[in-house]
Amino acid sequence: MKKTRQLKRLIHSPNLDFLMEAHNGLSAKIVEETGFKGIWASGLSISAAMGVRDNNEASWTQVLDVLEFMSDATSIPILLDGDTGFGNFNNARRLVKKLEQRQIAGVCIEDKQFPKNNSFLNSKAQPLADIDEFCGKIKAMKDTQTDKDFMVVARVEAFIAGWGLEEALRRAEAYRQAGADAILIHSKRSDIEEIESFMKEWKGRLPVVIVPTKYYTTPTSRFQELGVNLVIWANHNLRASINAMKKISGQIFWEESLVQAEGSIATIEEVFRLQKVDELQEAERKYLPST
Ligand code: SPV
Ligand code: MG
Repeated sequence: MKKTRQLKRLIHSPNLDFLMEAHNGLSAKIVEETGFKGIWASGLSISAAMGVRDNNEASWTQVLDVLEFMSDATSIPILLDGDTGFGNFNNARRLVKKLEQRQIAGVCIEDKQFPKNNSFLNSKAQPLADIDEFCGKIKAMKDTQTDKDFMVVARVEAFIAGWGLEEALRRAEAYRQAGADAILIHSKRSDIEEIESFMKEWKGRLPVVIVPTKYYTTPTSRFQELGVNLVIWANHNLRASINAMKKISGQIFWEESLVQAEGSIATIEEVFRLQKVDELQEAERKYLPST
């Protein structure tokens, strides 16, 4: 099945489904092998893996290059965290064109201003996009896609920016009318209060996606009860890798030896397996002249 169709099914199915974060070809492969049905190409994780901030410091074509590796390495759908669409409607629709060329199944855009700030940064109040401008962006993206199953998810940052339920609902409804395929409602509270209030009033007008990074103690069954369609585990491969890399770098630095380290890391053979070295060896037998 086409990747776009796979993602559409995940978003529309009444059962709760999950996207797991990946930030490069390797992590995308691991997410697929684990059994996840889809990948979240996280802006936070991709930027952090590049060694820059989640403030659109990496250019959109640099992000596209990472996505191309992720897409080539996997057969499950990728939903890109498209931040604000990297500019106005024109930049956002060009992004859609380039994503479709790389078999990316969908993109999520958030109603903030370029350059964006990560939603969990409390340094300053985050200005939201003008509703009409954001609706024009959604329309331009939907008009541009050539595959009818490509998904445009509209992310409502009203709660993040300190607004209440009314503003969140007003925005979500406007984005629905502009043609969005789903709403991502975001919250930085450590409880589920905002999400719960939204779900009760939204009443399933469009599928809903959530990112429970901060309200992670809420049992997953509660999301299903509330009618949430898709949950994004947004940054956990990145965070796991940071700890793993710190630990092994520290150990090797202090011990000036690999003896203790060797047993706790992936084998070289495992690296080869993930790279599908076997496939190349078979191809060499087939295509290279035998000596
Ligand atoms: C990301 O993964 O980059 C996201 C989700 O946008 S969050 O960090 O929760 O804003
Ligand atoms: Mg992001």
